[in-house]
Amino acid sequence: MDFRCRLIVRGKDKVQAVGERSKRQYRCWAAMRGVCILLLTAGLAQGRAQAVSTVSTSTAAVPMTQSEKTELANHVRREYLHAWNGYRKYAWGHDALKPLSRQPMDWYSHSLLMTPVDGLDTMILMGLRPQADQARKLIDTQLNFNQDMYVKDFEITIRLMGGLLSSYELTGDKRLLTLADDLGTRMLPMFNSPTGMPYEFVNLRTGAVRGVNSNPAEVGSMLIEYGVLARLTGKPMYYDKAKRAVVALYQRESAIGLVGSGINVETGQWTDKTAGIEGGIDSYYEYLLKAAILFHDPDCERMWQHSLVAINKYLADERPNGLWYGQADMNTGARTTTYYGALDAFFPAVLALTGEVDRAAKLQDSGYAMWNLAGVEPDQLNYVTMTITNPEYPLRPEIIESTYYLYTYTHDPKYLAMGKTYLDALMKYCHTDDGFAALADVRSKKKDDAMESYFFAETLKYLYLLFAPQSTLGLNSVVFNTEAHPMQRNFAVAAEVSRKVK
Ligand code: DMJ
Repeated sequence: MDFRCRLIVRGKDKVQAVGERSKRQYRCWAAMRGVCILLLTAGLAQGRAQAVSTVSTSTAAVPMTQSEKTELANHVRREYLHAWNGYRKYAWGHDALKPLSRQPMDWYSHSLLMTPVDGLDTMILMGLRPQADQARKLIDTQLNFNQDMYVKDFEITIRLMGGLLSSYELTGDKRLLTLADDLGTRMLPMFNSPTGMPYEFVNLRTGAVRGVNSNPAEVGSMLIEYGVLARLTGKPMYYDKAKRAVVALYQRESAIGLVGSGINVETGQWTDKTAGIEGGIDSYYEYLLKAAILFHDPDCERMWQHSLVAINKYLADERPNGLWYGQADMNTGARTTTYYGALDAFFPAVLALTGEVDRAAKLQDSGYAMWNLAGVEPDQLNYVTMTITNPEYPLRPEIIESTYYLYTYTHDPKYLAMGKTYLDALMKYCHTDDGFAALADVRSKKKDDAMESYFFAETLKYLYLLFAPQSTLGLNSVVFNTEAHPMQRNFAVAAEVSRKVK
């Protein structure tokens, strides 16, 4: 099946495949780095106390022994079990656990098993077999999408569709794919707008839609899930519709190559012309790159490379205190605000994946400084004044995700040290008797009664993968969706797994 788009997109530059380019750039960079390390190692005193590099808050990183890494991976695994047991005890069958009141929480009138579906592939990767089997049984017996309720397309796609597909690829359990196909069929009416960009909500039983005011992330973050669903079911229309939506959005970029943060899906008019990489735009960019890699889609590659030039030109902000990415007017490129936050912290991972490892490392240092300001990262910061403008920490994963990518690509032990900082902070400030709680305010460390399913899907997964043997999951063999669900790059591998495992 040909997954290339049948639509025409703008942009004339013929560029190399992303994977190739990244690999070559990285090989060259790694070789240079290897020489530097050799010289450094030869010139300095021996011993593991030797500082290899520092992060922006002057934390010296020393190499970690294999047993220290193993112990940290096991620690993360134990904490996953701790949070899962809390869910099992107080919220079994519901979407999530409220970790302070020990009450279940559902998003809609019927549970869609957010936590089990979102968290299943993490259990599989951690080798938590009995728990994974229990979750699969619960999903098989209780998950029913035939519900008369409007659901948010974006969240259902990245959490549920993503979770079902990756777990199917990891286990070969056909019931998961059947559920994903059923969900996909019910979601398809969301694309029936005059522009092809999805409405925000769809009724799972009737197919009715609502919500015309959307944003690039919600329009563009369907490509991976519906592309994989198309591959696995042999129904290319899933990919075609998701692709058409992305192209419709891309065609509305400004003359300087930026997109805004609000768009009407019926008229195609921008409702907010603020450009940035933050929430509401973030995974639109992420998916252009990742779809280019996963589906070898040259249109996505062109759209991504074209967008990246504008992002680095107008949104990147070199300051005396480091590299940041702020906001700008999508038409003029003029700086509007200087905010960076927990959601923006996904961008070093994307930069690293596209081959810009140095830039990724600089931005990650800034993110780490943001984390250390209060000992846990705030949701938003003004990076010029270094004042916190949104003090919440809803257990977000992005900074850990970027740390994992950078460690995988560089093997620099400073990223392991960063990971340990995050784990220590989670234990100190967020750990509760029955799980982990979000923080209402990172300054006072006041807790909030929420433990989102992405904590299972992403936060603990990336933290675990950071310390686990790299053979646990090769970054070169999968592409993560924006909810950290790994999709096999090699379709044949997924097919093979599905033949073997029952
Ligand atoms: C997740 O649901 C996804 O990572 C999404 O892309 C953005 N926000 C949350 C986690 O912060």
